[in-house]
Amino acid sequence: MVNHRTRLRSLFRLLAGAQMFIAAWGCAQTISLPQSPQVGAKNRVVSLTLHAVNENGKDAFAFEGKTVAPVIRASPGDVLKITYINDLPAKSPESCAINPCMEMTNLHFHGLSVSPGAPQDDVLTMLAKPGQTLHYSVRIPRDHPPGLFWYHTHPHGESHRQVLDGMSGAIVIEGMERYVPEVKGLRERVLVVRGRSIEHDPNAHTLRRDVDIPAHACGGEAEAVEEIFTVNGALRPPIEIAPEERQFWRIVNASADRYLNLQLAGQTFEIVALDGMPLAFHDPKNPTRTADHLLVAPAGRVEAIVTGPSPGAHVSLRTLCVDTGRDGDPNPEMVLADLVPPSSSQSGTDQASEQARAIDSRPPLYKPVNLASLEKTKLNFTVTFTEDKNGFYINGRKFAMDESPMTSARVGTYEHWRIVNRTAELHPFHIHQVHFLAYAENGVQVPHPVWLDTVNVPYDGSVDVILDFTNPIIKGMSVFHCHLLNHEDKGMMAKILFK
Ligand SMILES: [Cu+2]
Repeated sequence: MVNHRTRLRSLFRLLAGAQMFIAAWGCAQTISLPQSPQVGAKNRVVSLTLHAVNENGKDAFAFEGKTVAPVIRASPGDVLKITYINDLPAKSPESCAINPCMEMTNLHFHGLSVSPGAPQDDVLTMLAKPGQTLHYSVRIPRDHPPGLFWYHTHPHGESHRQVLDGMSGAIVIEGMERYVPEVKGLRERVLVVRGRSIEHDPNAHTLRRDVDIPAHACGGEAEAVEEIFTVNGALRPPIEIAPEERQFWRIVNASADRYLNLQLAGQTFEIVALDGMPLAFHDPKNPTRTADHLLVAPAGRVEAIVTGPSPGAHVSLRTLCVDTGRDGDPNPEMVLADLVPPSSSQSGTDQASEQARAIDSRPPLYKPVNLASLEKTKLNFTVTFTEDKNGFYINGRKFAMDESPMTSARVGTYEHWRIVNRTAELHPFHIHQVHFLAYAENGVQVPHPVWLDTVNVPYDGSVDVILDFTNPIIKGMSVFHCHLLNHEDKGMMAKILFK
């Protein structure tokens, strides 16, 4: 009997060893960090055709015959001319927040300071049914700050399904070297982090183990882990970086509903820009800031210089546990990517991405603001997030496409808003086209106020912001909403008229 047990134990050990070997083999087989095709401007026009398709039961973008979302690269003053063709099937194989899925689609240019009117960043009147085509012509102002932005679909009621399936891509507005000259000489990496549902995946257990999700629960959430993260579409890819090499990483949290709390154990992020806004733009004396970890809300971006770990050190890009609250979704710690020393085979793709970068030699623009005087202005508007079993609300109202604006703002002004969260979970607040200074949390001034387009609002708490409505081209009807897209789909959105 003892012998039998011992034999069984050694058999298990052998099997476990084989499994580890297979896992290691699997890792070795993981191709290098995938690089998306890059589309740049010709004669100041970035021209491309995107298709919305359903492949293997999932919605996706298709570009030049492949299901891939290109990185769009533009300079201030360029025009994005995008033909967007809805090739989704009339009848969806999937389910949406508001069922059945209508298979409508459109594009939102998240964070860009552009017009909310058609044919630009308009998610209210521009909607394509299956078989229809949208023609976007988005003018990037000549004084637009450089940085990382992103595009994703935004049809009310089915945004969550489409973005969770991966309908998102990066937009780079060139010129960061005008604010932080060092980035000009650095290898750049655009990292699009997406959520991948494992809710109905038969390999969920293995996938959770592959990304090192700890067995113990994280935060107060009651539900099981339903999503893991991918980077440029790959699960836990290697990122090549030599010891002491400095690289410029541009990371977008393109997940539909999950937070990132980024960390490179033992290393720091030298932050250059947040939400597509160079820190120097409003604070020329402090163009970078160092952090050892950083919360990036769904839809948020961080652009930072990272340094390769010393030889032999095993460092991973990971997200730490985020406690999303009693009613929130589990958002556990996991590994996003592994930092590995360069092999010669990867250098070719990096050279290609270098060539696609346009260098902007114009002098930087700055817009310092007098924070002390802005904070003293009276409160113009309060946004209150609530939820119940029937839906999600802003100021007690559930969004409808045909409703009138909840508020208006005069173009040319700054406004002081408070975002109040009266629920037991986090919500990220986002307003289209406009950046705001998030300067207080739960009524207490934050140590380093920053300009953002998406901000986390703590559960049972609040955030105070100063919104910049001074750009004369941002005029017309627009929206603000929670960027957990299933909440937005279920009503946590409202219209605002910039007039
Ligand atoms: Cu929400």
